Amino acid sequence: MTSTEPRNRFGRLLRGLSRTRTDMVARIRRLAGGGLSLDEEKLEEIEEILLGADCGLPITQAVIEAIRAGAATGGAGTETDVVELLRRELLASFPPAREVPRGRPHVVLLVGVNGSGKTTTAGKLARRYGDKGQRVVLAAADTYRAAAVEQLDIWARRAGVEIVAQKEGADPAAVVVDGLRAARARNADVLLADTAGRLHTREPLMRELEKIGRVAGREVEGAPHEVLLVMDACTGQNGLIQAQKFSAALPVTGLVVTKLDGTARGGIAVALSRELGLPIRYVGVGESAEDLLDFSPREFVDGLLAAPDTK
Ligand SMILES: Nc1nc2c(ncn2[C@@H]2O[C@H](COP(=O)(O)OP(=O)(O)OP(=O)(O)O)[C@@H](O)[C@H]2O)c(=O)[nH]1
Ligand SMILES: [Mg+2]
Repeated sequence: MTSTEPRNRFGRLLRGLSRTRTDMVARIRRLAGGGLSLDEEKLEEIEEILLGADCGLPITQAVIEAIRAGAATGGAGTETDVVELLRRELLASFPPAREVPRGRPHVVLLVGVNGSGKTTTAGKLARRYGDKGQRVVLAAADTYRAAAVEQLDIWARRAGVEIVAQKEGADPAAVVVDGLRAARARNADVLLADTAGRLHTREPLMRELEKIGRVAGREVEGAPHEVLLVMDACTGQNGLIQAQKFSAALPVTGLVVTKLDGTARGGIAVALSRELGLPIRYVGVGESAEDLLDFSPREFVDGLLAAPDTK
């Protein structure tokens, strides 16, 4: 790792959050910059801005209450005060970090609704683990569409990692078993399994996920070690019910929030993590391999609240 990497990473995060920063934070800054005191109209506006950015009701209310409480004691009158309160409330919204259980091979399952970014995230992860010198096998367990295998194959070739696939229509659990056996045979460090997009309301498809989880556990102890629920940042509050259904089928260990670069409603990341009590493992801020970032609550909040001219 070069010494410029963390800065590049933060730069990518800043760029990825720029729409939310402009729409949510810069507007709040402007309001607070005019001196907030206990002006109900401004508080209402802040409330609307936070809800508009998909921060959700609990976080929005907590921020408004904190501003009120601060104002009552003579604080929270300036832009800096308000940004600091926002920082505190956002940071307090994230569940405590969890230790990620490791396995060998380390088995990571990517699940989520259609088009959320599973295949792209699997490809980005293959590249990232590969760059760290780890041996990776990709399992193409989306067997519903031939194009899904082709898409993952492009990532596999780019990352220089092996891919295990079967014919269209094959049992996805069988693909995962094949992948795990290949990973073991090659003494691989990581097995990444891409799965088909599925609506959380489709019971048979949720059963299929359960089965994938079960067979993985039979092949490798403790597998799947990570079940990542991949969610598009544009999902909005509907994401909560999605996550509950997926969690009922499989022990979801963390979230991947993708496409933050395409939305001004990036507050959803904080809201989802808070409501679900699930840590965010990665965020997606673009389509290239480098645009998948390890998630750190502090870095995320710093990126969100950075002064408008920060590059
Ligand atoms: N801008 C942006 N685009 C992304 C990001 N992640 C994924 N995408 C794009 O979103 C689209 C869908 O991504 P996929 O990875 O195919 O989604 P999927 O969940 O595998 O889709 P299904 O397999 O159909 O369920 C693609 O065009 C990706 O390039 C991201 O973080 N930012
Ligand atoms: Mg896919």
